[in-house]
Amino acid sequence: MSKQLVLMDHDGGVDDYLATMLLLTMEHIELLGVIVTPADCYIQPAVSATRKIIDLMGFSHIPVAESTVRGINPFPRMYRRDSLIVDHLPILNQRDIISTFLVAEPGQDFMIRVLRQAPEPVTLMVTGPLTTVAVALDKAPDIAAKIAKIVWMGGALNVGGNVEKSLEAGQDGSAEWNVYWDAVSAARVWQTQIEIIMCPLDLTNNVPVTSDIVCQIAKQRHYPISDLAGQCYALVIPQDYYFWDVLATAYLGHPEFYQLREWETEIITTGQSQGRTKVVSGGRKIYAMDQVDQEAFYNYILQQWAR
Ligand SMILES: [Ca+2]
Repeated sequence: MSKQLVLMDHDGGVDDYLATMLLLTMEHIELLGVIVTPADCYIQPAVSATRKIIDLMGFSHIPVAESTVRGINPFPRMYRRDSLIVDHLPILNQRDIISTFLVAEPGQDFMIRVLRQAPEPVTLMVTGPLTTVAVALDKAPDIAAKIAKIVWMGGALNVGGNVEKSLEAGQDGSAEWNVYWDAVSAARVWQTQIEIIMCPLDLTNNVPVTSDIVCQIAKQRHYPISDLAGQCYALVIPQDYYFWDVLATAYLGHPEFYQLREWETEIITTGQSQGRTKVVSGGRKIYAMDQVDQEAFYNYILQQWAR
């Protein structure tokens, strides 16, 4: 059986590295590259950390590309600085050189090239804003035919967002950060016919990073990947943290753990609800991950990181 082709586009948060690690453990997937979008991170350490993680996992032939797109509303510095911490974790700095190849072209151009060259349509696994995808589609509309689907962590349908009113002046709290960073680009992707399977806050709110699961990961820290995962989760345990990107990515490993539901939606691009993914009759059809077998998911990530 041929492998499922996947191109990853993440935005350098702690969760994004863990999602990349999970994706690399999936034997039925051929990962064509990893693009880092400069959103929930500082881009240099985020690219560096991504390459070091791919090295550690033994896949240094998988290229990494730095997207040079720009958003509208920057992520808070408190979130972004985690990229610097991860890049300096001891387990990622045992060697002086990084083997994983950094491509010279910008990530959006790399996305176009990889999709055009692929022998069959590719699944885009996106765990950050949709800006790199939108820019690539604007530059090369033909690539839409080479995208099998977009699996995306983003949006909040029937729950509040995570862009806090207290943090962002004038906002009503309905937006999810990956949309809010650049709602115009999300709306651009919404204009296409590409199948979208999103993992919204509606679902991730039910799957927290608990002290218990972090300690279970610690029990298997003799595996380097569990050690790294445990370090990453220890970093975020003081925050309200959920398996956002990891839950979205695990869908590629075990779609049968999830129930999907179809919604008609639109992206609000201006005003106090900028970045809201609104359920509207007659809107753009998308699938949202609606329910997940939580125990099966927790067991799966523990098993996959035991290496
Ligand atoms: Ca992310």
